[in-house]
Amino acid sequence: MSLNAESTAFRSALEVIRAVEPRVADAIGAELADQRESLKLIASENYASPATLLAMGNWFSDKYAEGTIGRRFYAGCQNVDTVEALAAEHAKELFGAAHAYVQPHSGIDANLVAFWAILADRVESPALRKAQVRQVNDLTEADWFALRRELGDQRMLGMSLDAGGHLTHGFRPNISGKMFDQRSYGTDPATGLIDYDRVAEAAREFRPLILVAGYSAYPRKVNFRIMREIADSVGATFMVDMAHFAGLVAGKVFTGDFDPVPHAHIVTTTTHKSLRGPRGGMVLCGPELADQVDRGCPMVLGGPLPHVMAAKAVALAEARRPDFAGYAQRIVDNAQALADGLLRRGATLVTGGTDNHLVLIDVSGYGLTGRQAEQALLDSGIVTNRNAVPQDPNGAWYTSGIRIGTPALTTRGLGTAEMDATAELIHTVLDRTTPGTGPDGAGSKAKYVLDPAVAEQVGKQAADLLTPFPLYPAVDLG
Ligand code: DSN
Repeated sequence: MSLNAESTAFRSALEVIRAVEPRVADAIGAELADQRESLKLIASENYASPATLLAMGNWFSDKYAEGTIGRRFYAGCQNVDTVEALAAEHAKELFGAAHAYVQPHSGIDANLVAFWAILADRVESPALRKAQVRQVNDLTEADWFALRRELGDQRMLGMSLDAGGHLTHGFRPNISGKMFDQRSYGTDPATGLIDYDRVAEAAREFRPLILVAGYSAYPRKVNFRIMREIADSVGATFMVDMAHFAGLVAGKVFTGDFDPVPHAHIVTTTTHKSLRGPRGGMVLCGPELADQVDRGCPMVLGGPLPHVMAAKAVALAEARRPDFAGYAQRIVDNAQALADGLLRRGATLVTGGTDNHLVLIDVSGYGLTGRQAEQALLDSGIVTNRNAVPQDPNGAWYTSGIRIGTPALTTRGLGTAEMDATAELIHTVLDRTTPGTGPDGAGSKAKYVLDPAVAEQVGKQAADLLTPFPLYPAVDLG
């Protein structure tokens, strides 16, 4: 029997790898098996298409291409130019953006490129001007210190971490927290929703250079028209990090006031979450910031990865197909079914539900920390991650929340009926798990007790739930 093209491609690749280092080939095969077997509910993960995956394993990996199209620091970049231009073209068409920069290696990198572009565009400093025109070596020591002071004095207003904001929006564990004087806006304690009047008030008081919207754990839509009005009222640059929900924008689930592209001065994203491309980042902007954004490498980024840009072009082409809109809508339908199923079984959800691809369970209602819940679910074959909830008493390490998302299971084909079954499995595990005690007999935030028979039974049910929805059905590794 002849093999289909996908099986042949992956089998052949593994055979070539196995001849050199069989343990790597084995690990790749084991990763596929693990992904096939687990109920993946990590809100930021997905399954890229075989075409996207295959576009990354080739000779583009060998090519240096610092700079950008028409301004390279290396010769011989004509084929890199082709894929970079294709990825940018698809991104512009898909999102209706004037300019797309597809080199960032991750969301953090995309945000750094955006921050640099805004600083370079907005901060009136002779020293910065010199730095921008690549005369950094001509700066006097006094200029250099003045520049560092000026940059560090700039203000950023973004969503607080425990309300669902992201580390790269000016928080200390990330360089953005050292580059900017940061203040956060939270959410209304009663509803869990963004209170736009409070954001406007904070903007008036703080006068930020940059107002950032976007999140990694906020289960609701954001009104970007209102956020832009707030930014304009204080002369701030409005930046949106749409890494989590880019697939919902691409699939036209978020339109009008909820589509960031027409409202923001600059938009950053990753390409691998709900957008379902390769691991990577991207920046979209208007013509005013385009030149600064295109200086991302080498100002902020290491050499671009042409093989990943090729894969971005493939994935963005896929997202422009009509069926992607149906996929995006199913992501949200599934998240809402999961939320409804959990609520009906008595779970407490931050904001009481979801408008997007993610649900945040406050597991303190089950008497657990996020860490305990995460591990108990993992023991039962359900892969999630712990996450802080607003005003979290357990901090960012132990947390009181579990974040779950539907992009990956939706790609596999699971629908709303399976989401209800998933809610039952999650509830069963959380309901049957109790906090453990530490070596001193005191209550532990990490240890937990779950009857192994329950974990085994749920694990089996989770596997059964996945059986009708094989992952990569056309890929048979033999
Ligand atoms: N790691 C991504 C997430 O899980 O949301 C964003 O940093």
